[in-house]
Amino acid sequence: MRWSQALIPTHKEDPADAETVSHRLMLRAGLIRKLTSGVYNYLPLGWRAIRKVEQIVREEMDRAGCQEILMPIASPAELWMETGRWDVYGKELWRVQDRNGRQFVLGPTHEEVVTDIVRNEVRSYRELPFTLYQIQTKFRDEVRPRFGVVRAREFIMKDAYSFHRDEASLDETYRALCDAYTRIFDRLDLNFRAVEAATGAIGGSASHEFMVLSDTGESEVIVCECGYAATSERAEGKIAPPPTGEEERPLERVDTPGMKTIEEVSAFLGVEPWRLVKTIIYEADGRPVATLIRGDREVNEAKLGLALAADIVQPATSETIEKVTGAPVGFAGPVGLEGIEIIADHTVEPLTSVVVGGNENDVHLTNVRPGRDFRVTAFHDIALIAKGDSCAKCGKELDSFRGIEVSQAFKLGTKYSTSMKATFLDEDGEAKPFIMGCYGLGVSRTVAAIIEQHNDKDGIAWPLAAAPLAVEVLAVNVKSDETRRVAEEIYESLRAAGVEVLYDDRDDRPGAKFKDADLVGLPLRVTVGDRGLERGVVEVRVRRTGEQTDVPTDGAAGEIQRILGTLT
Ligand code: 9G3
Repeated sequence: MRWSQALIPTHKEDPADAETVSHRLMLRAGLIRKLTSGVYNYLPLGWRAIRKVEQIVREEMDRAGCQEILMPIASPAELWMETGRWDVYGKELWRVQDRNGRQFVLGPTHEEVVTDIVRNEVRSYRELPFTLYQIQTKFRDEVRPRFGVVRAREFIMKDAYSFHRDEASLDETYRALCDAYTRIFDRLDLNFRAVEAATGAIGGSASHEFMVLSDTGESEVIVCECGYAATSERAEGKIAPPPTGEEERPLERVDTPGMKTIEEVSAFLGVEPWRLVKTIIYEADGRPVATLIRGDREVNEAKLGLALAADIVQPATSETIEKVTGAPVGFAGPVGLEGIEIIADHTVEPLTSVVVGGNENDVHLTNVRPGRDFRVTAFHDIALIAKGDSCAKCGKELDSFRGIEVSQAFKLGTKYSTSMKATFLDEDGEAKPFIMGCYGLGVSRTVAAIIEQHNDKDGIAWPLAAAPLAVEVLAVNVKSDETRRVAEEIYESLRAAGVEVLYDDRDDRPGAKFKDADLVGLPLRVTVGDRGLERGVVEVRVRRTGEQTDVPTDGAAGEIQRILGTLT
């Protein structure tokens, strides 16, 4: 690839509104360009990196015995109605119509479509188990697309689905695919960790997420010295109780003008945040529910969903909140709250004197005594566990780190096969629903995660396995005939040997070309310039270590390949 003829639009300056390193560098190095909110073009270097990752994913999936297929992007609404997900997923489900007004879904994932294939084609237990996978563009109409391709509305995913006659077979495939993921992320030189994860709306009995460690990652992982690691949604832990047993006082109504946040109210009243019990209104599969949680804690929506047996739990709209509480947002409270379930976290149970919203604009209530002043429908564990809580397994203090979720595996069980009547005939002649697993890996997001971990102040520093090309040959001054002759020769010899080379043959300032080379970050840079040529050498530099060697021009291509062989 000759740079003078390639579309590699690099930028010197950081783009505005790119919050993470990977997003900035993918734009600056000319890998991607935004088409519209959360939708990206992959330019030549970006697409090459995607294809590298895809190829590794393919090799490891095939090695694990999976079969590649390709399902359509658009699927008919009727399939999604069978599982109920047509109604469960609101605006995130990207709906389109054909010319006859028939409704379709642009696939956010393919459980429905793959289950439809299998119920039509597979009859007998003798045909089980098997795993189908595809690498495909997915659509999710995210509320807030951000971080470039990490949270995009259109993205590339490898999704796999396994079908089994029993749990033991599912367990075996689940382990094999988690091993395949480990191999994939090892090959990509990522620092990652597999952690226990919540199953969420998709249901199922077990799930693991593979997290690439990154301070700007969207996910929080809770870890313990004892080896326990789980997403904060999934994590179990113990929250230390505050002192209780205060003298009983009568409830008081206090004016708190314009004060809505815990910080504002706690500073104004001079009480610790834990004493302010927050009332947060949710909609669980559409029905409003009030939750009570200590002011210093957050609600874990996954746990709340489990407690309520709801598929989708989301914060209520301000309209619903005002209807339920009769007050503007920010002043909800449990006292006098009628006609709605009140779910309180266990940590609220021992409290004897708390502050709550007054269900009235600018009013809070103090000296509130749970039981005496308000009722609770049920206590559940609905608090998010955080760093500093104690481990549920061993009692030691929990720590946390942030990560990018690059893949997730689920033991689905029979949720989809039951609702879609997908059955096989077992050995005893009985029709049984397929037991399923599903395994996703975000391909575009993995490229971002690689960049997130492999960069420095000058740009990307690709690991060889994911690099768009292996080598950049940089001709310092293309006006020099000797430089051009040697550079062309090395470029052609490397290409003939099957090495992927970017040849910077642009007539540009050397400084700009060196900066671009560092920014684009191919693993090896071969500099061909008059100064070296006077001594009969070209300079080979390893991007990730900065290590430099002079290599004689005679036989340079062979020596460059040898050095390439030492890289990871
Ligand atoms: C939807 C929409 C968004 C979604 C889903 C469905 C996430 C949805 C979870 C999964 C689970 C697995 C196959 C590969 C492995 C992961 N967001 N999930 O099901 F309709 Cl709009 O996608 N799918």
